[in-house]
Amino acid sequence: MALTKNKKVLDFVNESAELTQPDKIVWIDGSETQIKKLKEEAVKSGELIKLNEDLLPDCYLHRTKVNDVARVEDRTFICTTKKEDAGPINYWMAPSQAYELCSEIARGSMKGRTMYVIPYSMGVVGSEFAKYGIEVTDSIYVVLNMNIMTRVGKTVLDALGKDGDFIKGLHAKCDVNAEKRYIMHFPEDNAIISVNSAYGGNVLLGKKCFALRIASYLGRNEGWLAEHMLILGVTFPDGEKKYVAAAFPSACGKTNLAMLIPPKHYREKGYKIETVGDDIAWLRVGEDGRLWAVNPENGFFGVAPGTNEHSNYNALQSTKKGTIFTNVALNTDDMTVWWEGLSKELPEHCIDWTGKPWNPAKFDKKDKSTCAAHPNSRFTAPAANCPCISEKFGSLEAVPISAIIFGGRRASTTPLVYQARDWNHGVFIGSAMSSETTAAAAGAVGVLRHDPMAMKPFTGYHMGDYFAHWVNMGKKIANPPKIFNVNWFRTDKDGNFMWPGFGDNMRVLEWILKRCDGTVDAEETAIGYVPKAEDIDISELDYEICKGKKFDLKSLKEILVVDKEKWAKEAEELEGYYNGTIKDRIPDELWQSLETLKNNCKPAEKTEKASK
Ligand code: OXD
Ligand code: MN
Repeated sequence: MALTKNKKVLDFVNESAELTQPDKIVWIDGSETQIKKLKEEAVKSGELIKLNEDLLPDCYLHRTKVNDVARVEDRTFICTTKKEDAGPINYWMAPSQAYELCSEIARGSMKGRTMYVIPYSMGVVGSEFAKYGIEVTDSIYVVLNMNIMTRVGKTVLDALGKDGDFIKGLHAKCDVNAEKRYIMHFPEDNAIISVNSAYGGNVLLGKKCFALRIASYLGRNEGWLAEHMLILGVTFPDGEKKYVAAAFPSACGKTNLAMLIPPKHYREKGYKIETVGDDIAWLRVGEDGRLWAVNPENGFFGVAPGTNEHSNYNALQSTKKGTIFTNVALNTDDMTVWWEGLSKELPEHCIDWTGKPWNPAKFDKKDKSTCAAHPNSRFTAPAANCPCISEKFGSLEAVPISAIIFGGRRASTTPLVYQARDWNHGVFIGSAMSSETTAAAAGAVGVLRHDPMAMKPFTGYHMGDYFAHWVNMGKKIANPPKIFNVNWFRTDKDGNFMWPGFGDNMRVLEWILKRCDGTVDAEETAIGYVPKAEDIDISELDYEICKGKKFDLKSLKEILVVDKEKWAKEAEELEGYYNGTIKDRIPDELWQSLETLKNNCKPAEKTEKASK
């Protein structure tokens, strides 16, 4: 029975049902009884495998089809009336064509199936930041994941009332045909259609589709920002708290940074990190002229491989109950899960992510095809499980942001950390981000590509207008956060990481927050402010870069170097990117920052000659 009298909701559900023709419609009310029943049904049908109730209570394993393991950027479209509004970076389709194509594909696809109606909220229901959505889907897996990742149920319908507006989301699994897979966004209609996939990033429509692509479009029109950012809080020994938002591309360590455990001597002094969010931040200007952020999600859709007790204790703990694992390996000895990097010892009896017995003797770290878990295998875990979850998570209040951090996976050139000269220079640094691709999206891994503000796959409108929106936001923030760039991924000539990363990133965070307070100096360089090596605490750092070489001040200096020749090339390449793609809509402020960078990187003699 329909749980609302909201005519817009009823119309949307009826239209979706007319198109897809399900046998049954079930409204998700968010009750424990209903969710429990759905889990039982999914276990019965084989969609979920129940894990060991003692070791992993209320946890399940799901396997996707092998052709459906990641986001599909080349099948993800922004459907605006005018092509130029989607911009040159997004794939575009005319709305009429996209509606027709998807209707054709989805027509009758729920015959013999149930259509679930999921009312959900991004943000705490009733809070100033919250926005609501209705997702209809024929997948129990989607219902159960949405129930972890968002706030689901009757309270959302109550908040919508008789005529509240919402984002429409239609997900039809169809027959998971990769050739007919489309993830369509209609920002002008507040609508999303996803067909022929069952992979989280393509089908949990509250996440990338709504909270980033549609929300970034709404944010531009309404004067706020929807960003691919974690939010963390740092507690200082005197009890003061400061909050930081950081944008890194997919699978580049947002979850790890958000849940960082500081090194022992920091902990002993009283430093603590708390997690507000690990993937998405919605940011608004407060009445006090600062930038305030909330995490609109309710759970973590984290990358499993590499997560272990040491790399991310808090994430691992978050997965110990009420979690759905996707495409990890099943340890049949005790019905628990395993993935590469979870333990040094390989389990003897495992079923791999494709459902076949796994032979540990054949495992070769360098050959992904021998892995037991898919490189983009995931856990969907309730945020409330996280031992370091912030008290601000789930509250009606946002948190004030002191620093914004951008960062990518860069083997060379980009130093460990540097600071923008001002807001517009920070926007330039964000716009210039590039990073090596990861398994989070289909396609080649390890290829360096531009990923401005880590939003390349997630901006719901023209990238040039997005940069301009950032510049304009700067004009409205009287007391803006300071902007930084970090790179945890510098490698030496043998490919070894030159910085330990993980918990030791606290050392960099400390410098960043001191800069925000104005309590530490920096060197002004061609690219911005770089730390004096002595100002980053490397005491009690137990890290060997490669055999026998311990990390010391010299090692730190090596990763703080700004090589002007390399940066001149970087600037040239960026100019090509600006000109080749976004061009006319790049705001003047960014062209100016590019000019400054080019001038700053000119070799000394050339500058002299030029000035003669
Ligand atoms: C994610 C992604 O799942 O960025 O968060 O792909
Ligand atoms: Mn992400």
